[in-house]
Amino acid sequence: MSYFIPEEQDHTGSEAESQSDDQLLMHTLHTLPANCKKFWRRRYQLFSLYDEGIFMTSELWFSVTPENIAAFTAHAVHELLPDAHDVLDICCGGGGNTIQFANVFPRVGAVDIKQVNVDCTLHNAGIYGVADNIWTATGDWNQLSQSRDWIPTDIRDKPQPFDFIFCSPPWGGTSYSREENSFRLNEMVPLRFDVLCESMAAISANFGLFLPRSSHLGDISKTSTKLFGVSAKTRIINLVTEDHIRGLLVLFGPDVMGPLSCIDNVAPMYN
Ligand code: MGP
Repeated sequence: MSYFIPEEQDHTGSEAESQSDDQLLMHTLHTLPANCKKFWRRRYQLFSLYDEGIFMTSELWFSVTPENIAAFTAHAVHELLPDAHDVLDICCGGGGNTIQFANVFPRVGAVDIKQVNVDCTLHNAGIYGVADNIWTATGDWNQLSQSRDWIPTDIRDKPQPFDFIFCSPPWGGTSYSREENSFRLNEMVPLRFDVLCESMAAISANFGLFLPRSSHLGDISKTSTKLFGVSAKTRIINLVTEDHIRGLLVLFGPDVMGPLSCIDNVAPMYN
């Protein structure tokens, strides 16, 4: 992979934003676009091993899942599905979630529409020592989900090849609607929530998503009813750091309502 490490000079405002940030994988505070600068002081929360040479495009700075949230997610899923072997992360981004899943599950597939994100995931997974547990595929999930040729051959022909699928989809940039219950999930592009859930349910009994804290809960309820019936329960966990809800972990499927002792163990960081 070719990448560009910025020179130590002050690229401010529009100059920084006009750079081809897809090539810029090691930012400084000065090269980060204005809407990402607040994440600079959180860099060790995004990746505790940030100083080991973590790669992130400017888009990944605002969309990667912080390490403690990703670790909580992976441990919660592991507690609910202790025998799970194959996990799939369909918007792997910079690897925040993939790496933590690979810490606790034997085999994790990392999928992303952007090759640079897949490259960042593999590079960052190497820093965390879990690259050997990860396989990758690059492509648009709306198309990949229509076929199975990208799935490892030993599980491809199973009715539901994966034990758990996770997705932390694009929310539409940093100015997504933050007002309570205002974020309409079926307006997300390119991954519309109801279509996304249907595609995940087709290849895994249990699946989960990381969604805005302002998500419209009625949209979640409607999709749950459509996929699993009126009596089915969907689990929604507020993911809190520094007394602030960062997002929702939404879990679907027959096994997601089991006991979760890890919620008590990690309080007060999460609830
Ligand atoms: P935030 O909501 O922009 O910041 O991002 P903050 O400070 O919690 O909220 P604010 O209202 O005080 O500004 C919080 C976290 O949400 C980020 O660290 C990412 O993990 C996640 N996140 C943010 N965005 C815009 C996205 C996105 O588009 N997709 C995904 N999957 N996660 C996102």
